[in-house]
Amino acid sequence: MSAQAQATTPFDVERIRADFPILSRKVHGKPLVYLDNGASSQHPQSVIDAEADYYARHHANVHRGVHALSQEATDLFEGAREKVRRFLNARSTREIVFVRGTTEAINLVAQSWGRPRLQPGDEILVTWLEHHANIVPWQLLCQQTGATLKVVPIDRRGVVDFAQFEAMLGPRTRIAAFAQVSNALGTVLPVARMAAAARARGIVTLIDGAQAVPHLRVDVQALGCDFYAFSGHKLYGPTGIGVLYGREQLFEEMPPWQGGGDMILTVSFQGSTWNALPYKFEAGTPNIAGAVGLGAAIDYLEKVGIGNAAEHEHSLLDYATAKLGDFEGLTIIGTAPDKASLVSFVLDGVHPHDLGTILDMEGVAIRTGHHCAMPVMEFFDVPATARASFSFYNTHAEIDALVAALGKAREMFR
Ligand code: C6P
Repeated sequence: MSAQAQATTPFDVERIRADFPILSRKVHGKPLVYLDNGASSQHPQSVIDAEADYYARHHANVHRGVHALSQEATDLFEGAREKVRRFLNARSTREIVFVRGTTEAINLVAQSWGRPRLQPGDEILVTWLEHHANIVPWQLLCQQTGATLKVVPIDRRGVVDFAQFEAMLGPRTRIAAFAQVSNALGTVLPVARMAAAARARGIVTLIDGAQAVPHLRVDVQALGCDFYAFSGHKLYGPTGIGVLYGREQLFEEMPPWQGGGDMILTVSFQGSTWNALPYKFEAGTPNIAGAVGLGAAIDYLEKVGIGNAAEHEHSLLDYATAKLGDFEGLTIIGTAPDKASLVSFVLDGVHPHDLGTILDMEGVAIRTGHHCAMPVMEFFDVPATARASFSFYNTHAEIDALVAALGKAREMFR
């Protein structure tokens, strides 16, 4: 680790890294430098153990059996829900619905909240920097209802102008849906102010928290949003599990979006009645092991301390921004004053995909492409970017390794 890095890091990152078995492996004979945490983060042993222990000792279906295993599985599953409730500071576990991930959460809101309510001429407001998961479900809803999608612009730094956002909250706006942190640029949006402005006009809000929960403390009551969505796999938890928080009153008013077992109270051929919250939105056997793993991931993050994690990640972001900013021929895409934990960039004369391949040969894993945010790429007039995204287990020395690998790539393309 460089002297500069040591001076800025009181955090015991080596002790943390020892908890993540994958971080000690090699790739193409080189130590793995994992800088693709925005796509999916790695798992501490405690999360792997929690899932394995669940399958080894407690597995059965939940909410269905009187036998011991079913009750144990139910307790573990509902225990995980309570951990999520505390993590988000929701008022009640009735406000915590388990889904497959952020994508499914947003589709649930579009179809269950939006489809029965929206009329031709109604408006849905999103920002220019949204992930496709916070664009396409609304486009489908527009096709189904005749509503219109409105887009708040960004500036050349990748900042959403709050005044413009406020000005676009019109009499026909029914919902405003926006990310807390942009996955393509790293911009942090002023989501509490945005939610307050919408609420003052009676407009419902959804926050896409996929890139925020690993890096920022989230309190849904303080944010004042109606819906909040995130995925387990970016939070050191398993894939295939995520969370939709929704204000209880809104959830009560919404119809189920999928039908099947567990979401019903009674079924007859004359008609069916719905289960209480949150089960009304959880049709079929859920991802029990995923929920257990997510609960363990939250436990782990709370042990590290999200404030400590965020501080270390900020130090990595500042260090990477300075190093990459000095790198000849490299342009950082996304220069908002308030950013979280990732740097997107392009390098003169090297396509991002080639860059990704060369870096991989050096053991450095980054993401290249449009990051499921094609409108952002269009705005900056680039086909793709390279993106290094950091976690609290990354080190300043790994950023040095990234820069060294970029140097090799530049040499190859000279
Ligand atoms: N972004 C990335 O590399 P899912 O796939 O449902 O877990 O998450 C979708 C999603 C929604 N919103 C934001 C802001 C996101 O970043 C993502 C996932 C990954 O940036 C994969 S494309």
